[in-house]
Amino acid sequence: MAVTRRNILTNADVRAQYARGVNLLKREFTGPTTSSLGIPGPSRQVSTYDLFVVWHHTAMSTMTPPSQGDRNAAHRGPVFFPWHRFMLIQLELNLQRVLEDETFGLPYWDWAADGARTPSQQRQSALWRATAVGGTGSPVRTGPFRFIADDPDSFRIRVEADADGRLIQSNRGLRRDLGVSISTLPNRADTAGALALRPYDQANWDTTSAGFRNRAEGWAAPDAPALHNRVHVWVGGDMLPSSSPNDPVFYLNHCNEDRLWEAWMARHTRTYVPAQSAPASLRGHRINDQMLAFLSAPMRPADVLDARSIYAYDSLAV
Ligand SMILES: [Cu+2]
Repeated sequence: MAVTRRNILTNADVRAQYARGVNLLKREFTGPTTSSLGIPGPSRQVSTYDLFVVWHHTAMSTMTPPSQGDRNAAHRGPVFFPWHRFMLIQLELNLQRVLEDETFGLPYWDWAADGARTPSQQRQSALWRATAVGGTGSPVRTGPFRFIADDPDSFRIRVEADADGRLIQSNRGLRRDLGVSISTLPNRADTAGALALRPYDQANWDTTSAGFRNRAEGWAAPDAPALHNRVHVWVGGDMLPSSSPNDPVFYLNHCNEDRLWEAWMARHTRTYVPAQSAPASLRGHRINDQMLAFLSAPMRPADVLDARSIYAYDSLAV
């Protein structure tokens, strides 16, 4: 039966369960190690939560086509929405498993609602309270993902991308710089602007394309970074590099992006481009290409266009 994905700010139960599930996955070790994953330094087990960080980094570091342009196996091209939907479905399944609750649905953060407020109100949104995901800082010292110096079991960043884009080991608290690099979140005008755009994507299928995908990913708007990209930049800290799933807020942002895509499909038909007949230079982004997988069998964009048997949003008002 399909689960419901809800607004994290208006559902205290989901908020608490999400934090609990993330921390359980942070403490679950199923075998993979830094050495088996090619991460330098002493060999240590990598948690299930951190395997998703490695997966995202790997996808972002896999250029499509190889050695050309900047389109990668998860971003800057049409597969951006299907790939992140695939990732979120896998995280949701893992959260359901450790929470022993098959009705658990990932929460989303409706950032455009916060984006209507003043910059200082945006930084003081209820999301950043200790009862939600904690606040800003280096390290974050409030909430369920806070750093506690003398508690090695407190939330730690164990794998991250360095300045050269390579994964390294670390052992430190989560970092956020809310509203520092950019002072405002996207707002309803931004989401409405993206929602109205057709087609889904088009040539050159990259960060210069007109269409919904590129606008909603955040490269194309007049005030870029916009939408998804702008949220990463506004949160800052660990949300900036390819290891950005280190911050549990990553999934709240992407769940809202996925909701935006669902709203787009509800409005414009459940379709995707490019077709499989598109040139091999678009391999990895065509409707029946396998998406880069890591923790599960691969999926194709075609497999995730209609996810209504898996989950539904409580609202498509974006
Ligand atoms: Cu991503």
